[in-house]
Parts: sequence; structure tokens; C-alpha cells
Amino acid sequence: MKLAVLISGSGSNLQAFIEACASGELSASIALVLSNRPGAGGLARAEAEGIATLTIDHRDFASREAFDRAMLDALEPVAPDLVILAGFMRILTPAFIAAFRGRLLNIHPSLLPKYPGLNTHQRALDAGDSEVGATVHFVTEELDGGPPLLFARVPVAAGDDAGALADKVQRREHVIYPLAARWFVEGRLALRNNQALLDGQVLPGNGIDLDAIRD
Ligand code: NHR
Ligand code: GAR
Repeated sequence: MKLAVLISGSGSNLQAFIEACASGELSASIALVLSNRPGAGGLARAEAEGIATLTIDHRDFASREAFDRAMLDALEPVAPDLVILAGFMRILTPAFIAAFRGRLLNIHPSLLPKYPGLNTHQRALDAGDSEVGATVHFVTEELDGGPPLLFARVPVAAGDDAGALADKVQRREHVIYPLAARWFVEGRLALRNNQALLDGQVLPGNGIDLDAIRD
């Protein structure tokens, strides 16, 4: 299977996919890394592995629709089986979502449905939450509202600030994101009627807890 990975930043989740493809955890290859930010750290990680990269700067486009059209045009010859949003920071238009419906995943740094959108860890701290986390979900038109697949929880320790939580959560992201992608690559995942199915069974509304499936 061919993956396309969309990034905006450092690309630590991209790195987890690079390693999962190299180790055989994922029977897939990364056909393209696409960034909307020139100089994003993930571009250098991809180049170091000989993976094709492309930057499409959203600031060069008059509208979100035009930006998404340019990304679709770039992805068409690549024909990815699965598109991975890995710290990709631009809200996608319905035309983009429709082109990859059921083949488009995101990782969001919260325990969805809590805290869709930005600044998730600070919002969890402000609310006095005792745990934070990350969730892999199918992407739909509803921002961070597509059906969850897999999540990992991280306890909040005394003195943790948003940056400390982001570091701890990202370490779990690098476990759950390739694992959920593996389900897809193995043909076990589907999006039907806005519900996520694993092996034909509807997943719980929050997805599966990593703690429930690891030994
Ligand atoms: N697009 C759709 N249609 N649906 C989703 O679920 C999406 C999506 C695009 C990105 C990732 C998401 C996250 O995990 C994601 C999910 C960016 C923003 C945002 O507000 C919000 C959520 C996510 C990504 N972006 C600003 C915008 O105007 C720009 C912010 C910036 O550049 O720093 O697009 O959190
Ligand atoms: C990750 O923590 C991811 O959950 C978050 O950005 C980070 C990207 O890190 N995603 C979002 O906030 C999406 N809006 P990375 O570039 O090192 O993979």
C-alpha cells in the first residue's frame, strides 16, 4: 500500500511511520510527504530517507478551495491508498475530504470528543483534567469529529505544563498512529455511515483504548 503523509511541523509522527514501514510493522511505503509549510522539520526527515517531498504553501492560494485543489492535483499521480495527517495544521475543505473519504486519518492530541481544535493540552489543564491523550480518527467534514479508532491516555502529573504534556502524549502518538494505520493496511478498517468498523464491528464511540489491547 502507498501512503501519503501530510505535515506542517517537526514530523515526529512521520518518523514513526518511516520506522514502522522499515521494520515491517506496516506493509506499506510512503510515496509522498506533503507540507504546507516551507522548511517544516518533517521535510528533512523524509529527504534523509529518500522519500519524495513536496511543499504547497497555503499562503500562495486565494482560498482554501484553491489550496486543496492544488494538493489534490499533486496527490492524483501518487494515487495513495491511505492519506495520513501527521501534525497537518490546515482545515480541509469538503472536496478534499470527499476525494479520500474512508482513506484519510488524523491524530489529534486530545481524548476525543473532548477538545477538538487547537491548544488541547492547555484547555485540559485549565479544566483540571486528571488525564490527557491522543486519538486517531477517520477524517470527515466535521473538524476532529470523524469516528475515533484508537486512543492512548496519559496521566497529568503535578507540575506538568502544556509542553510537558505534549511531549508525553507524543510518545504515545508514535505507538497508536502506526498501529491504527496497520489495521487499515490489513484491510480491517472501514468507514460506513459515519461509523468506524474494525473487522466488521462498529467501534466504541471513543475508539479503542490502547491499554485494553496491549499485553
Ligand atoms: N479537516 C477536516 N475537514 N476535518 C478534520 O477533522 C481535520 C481537518 C484538517 C486538519 C487536524 C486537526 C487537529 O488534529 C485536522 C483535522 C488544524 C486546525 C486549525 O484550526 C484545527 C484542527 C486540526 C488542524 N487550523 C487553522 C486553519 O485556519 C490554522 C492553524 C495554524 O496554522 O496554526 O486552518 O487538531
Ligand atoms: C502532534 O502532537 C499532533 O497530535 C498534533 O501536532 C503534533 C505534530 O507533531 N496535531 C495537531 O495539533 C493537529 N492540529 P509532529 O509534527 O512531530 O508529528
